[in-house]
Amino acid sequence: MTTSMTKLQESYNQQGFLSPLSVLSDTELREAREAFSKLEDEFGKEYTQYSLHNVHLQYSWVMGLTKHPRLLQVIQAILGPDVILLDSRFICKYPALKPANVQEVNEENQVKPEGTDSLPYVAWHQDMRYWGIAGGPVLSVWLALDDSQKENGALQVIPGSHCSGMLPHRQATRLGNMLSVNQEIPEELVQVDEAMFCPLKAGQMSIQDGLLVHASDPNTSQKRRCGFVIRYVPTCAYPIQDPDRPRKFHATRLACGEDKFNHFSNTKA
Ligand SMILES: O=C(O)CCC(=O)C(=O)O
Repeated sequence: MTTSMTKLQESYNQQGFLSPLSVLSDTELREAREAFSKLEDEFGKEYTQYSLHNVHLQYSWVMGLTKHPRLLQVIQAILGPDVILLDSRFICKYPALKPANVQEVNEENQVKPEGTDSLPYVAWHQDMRYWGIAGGPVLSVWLALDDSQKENGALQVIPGSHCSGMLPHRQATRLGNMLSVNQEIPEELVQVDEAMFCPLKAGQMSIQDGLLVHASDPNTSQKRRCGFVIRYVPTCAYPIQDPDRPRKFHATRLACGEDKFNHFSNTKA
């Protein structure tokens, strides 16, 4: 591994995240944005806001993003050579869309609360609280298709919070939480004064450990904030039966390397 990759790895292990990292060239970014615009035209913004889930199975350009060599180089430096793509989702905060429009029936068939005037946001949470995975870490990528700044609701993280283990989550009380099961860590358990924004230029990514506490505020600007969230695990990780984390993994693919474990059903490359 090169010195710069070793440094990235050390920083990731200490802080629980890395940001910003450049991924897409100008041409790749333009092509991805054009392809995303076609999905907006086809499905409408209410849908593309949060419901383009695991569409790497349908669109080769999306699969291409999950296997981008510059992205995978960093992921392999952190997770090792053999990596599974677990799940993907576009998460798009449009200027001033109301939370009634982000309703999604979750995997437990619960509909999140609606009828409010607060804007879509993402409550403080840890991804691992939602992913029933053991045997290895989960790493989340947030790849920006638009510039993502404080004003349009960039990701915020609590550096080092991945070292505190899993924190208690509950159902969010504030309306507008975009997360599928409306989870949140009670704010009194979050060291909010240590929060750091992860601003990104379109084409850059941040990556974070599955235990890192993170959130994002509403988009109060007139600029769209579209990101592509991709989750990866090393091939040694495996799904567990946890009624508290009833997540199914039906869209997994081998992202790179070799799968000697076959812990996931669908990991052909
Ligand atoms: O896009 C965001 O603002 C947050 C996304 C996120 O936290 C997640 O997908 O786990």
